[in-house]
Amino acid sequence: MRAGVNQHISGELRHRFQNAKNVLVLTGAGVSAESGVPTFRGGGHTALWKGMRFDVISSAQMVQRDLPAVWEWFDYRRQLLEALKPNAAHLEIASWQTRFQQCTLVTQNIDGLHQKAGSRDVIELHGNIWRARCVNCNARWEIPSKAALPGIRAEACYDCADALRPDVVLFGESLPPGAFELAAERAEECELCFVVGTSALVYPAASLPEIAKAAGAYVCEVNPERTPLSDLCDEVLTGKAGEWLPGISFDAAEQGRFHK
Ligand code: BJW
Ligand code: ZN
Repeated sequence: MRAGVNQHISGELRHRFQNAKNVLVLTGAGVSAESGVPTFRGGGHTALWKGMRFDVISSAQMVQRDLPAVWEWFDYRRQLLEALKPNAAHLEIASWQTRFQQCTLVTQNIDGLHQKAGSRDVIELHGNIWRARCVNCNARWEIPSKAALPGIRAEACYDCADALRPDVVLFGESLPPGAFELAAERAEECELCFVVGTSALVYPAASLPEIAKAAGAYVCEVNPERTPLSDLCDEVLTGKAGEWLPGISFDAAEQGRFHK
């Protein structure tokens, strides 16, 4: 039994992890919690900023009504993120891309920590806080991490001179073209699906494990709390991603001496 975790992975998961060729990982805010990124929901609380619920400030209506306020909220969060580092869960997931023939990482996170950990071809369902997007022509522009952050607000689109907004998907907005479709295709093909650190309340992201399960995959959730997907999962690893995930490779490498 490993430190911090009072449960072993099942023999079934160990076997599947050892033999899988095609794996899909869906992550949410919880995978970044141990890096110091606040989650949106959880512990009975919902994030507030200047007294506004995050689903009010992070909404399509707010972009229409008060774009500078939306920039201020995202500037604030980029400043918090700048100093943060990937944790053991991000690093472990990144290592799976060399371990498995195919390992698709789909994230709802906008923080860029998976990429910082070395993950490639990350399918970002909800955009990225380090990019801006033109409200008119949709051109995307990187926001340099050390840039004078408020400056980006003053900048107009280099292509058409219209206003820029954060390149993130807010409530009621469509996901980036093709992102969900690609993720859904990969979910249908995978044999093993990990659902890590998401409350599974936001759709269509939360439908990916459902798609994987319906197509025959073994679905494993990693979360300290139960979610609406827990009952659908074949295995629920109750606890923190940074404690469970590195241990999965370790457990899978064991000879089964301590397992049934
Ligand atoms: C740990 C841990 C540790 C803690 N280790 N774990 C079908 C049914 C009903 C509604 C809809 C539907 N389809 C679409 C909708 C509408 C809507 C929706 O889902 N609403 C529901 C809330 C009811 N969806 C949308 O609007 C989406 N767009 C869309 O579908 O377009 C088509 C369309 C257009 C127009 C009309 C209708 C359809 C867009 C969703 C965009 C979500 N955007 C946000 C904000 C991004 C910008 C920002 O950051 O401000 O994305 S909302 C927020 O939630 C953010 C997250 O990516 C997302 C998911 O949250 P996540 O990651 O699950 O975080 P938490 O905080 O909820 O959970 C953290 C978890 O971690 C907890 O479980 C903890 O226990 C756990 N944890 N520590 C492991 N150490
Ligand atoms: Zn433009």
